[in-house]
Amino acid sequence: MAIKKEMQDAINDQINAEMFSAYLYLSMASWFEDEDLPGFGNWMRCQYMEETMHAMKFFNFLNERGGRAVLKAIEGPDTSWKSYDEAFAAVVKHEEYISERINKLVTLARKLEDYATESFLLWYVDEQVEEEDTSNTILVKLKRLKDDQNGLLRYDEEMSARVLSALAVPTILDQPVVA
Ligand code: OFO
Repeated sequence: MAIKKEMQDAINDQINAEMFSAYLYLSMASWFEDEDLPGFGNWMRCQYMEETMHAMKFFNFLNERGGRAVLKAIEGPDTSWKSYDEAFAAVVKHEEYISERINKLVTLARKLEDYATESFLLWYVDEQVEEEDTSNTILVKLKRLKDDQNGLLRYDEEMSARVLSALAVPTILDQPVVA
């Protein structure tokens, strides 16, 4: 059964929100690198790619369900923050906002009795728990390191080790490149 237009429109709005998330974190990558914190820059670059994958997972789903991904203009994100913990407070706030959006999509899927979409969305419900937890953990650590430059540099080193989560990679490969 093809996806209903109301559900398709809401998912298209979410594709835009995920792409905005990608833009926001790419903007933060540039800012952190300009602050001579390449590890945080690396973490944000990984986050940018992960958000692109979140958008692509929705994109693939719409096509699988006989729908269309209709791409809209992406709003420009902020380009600088007053402090490192302020930047991560913005990440936490943004992820909470994305979680609310995902919850509303689940509510809509239930209202439309679209169980395929509801089932699909549960991956995002779980993912948002992780997104909020990870960003909160980093925020708490940054607050503790506020006046500890050496500690901050050690933490930056730690952040440089992040590679794109193996769990995220298959999401972009939902549709095989070669049929
Ligand atoms: Fe797509 O999870 Fe963050 O925004």
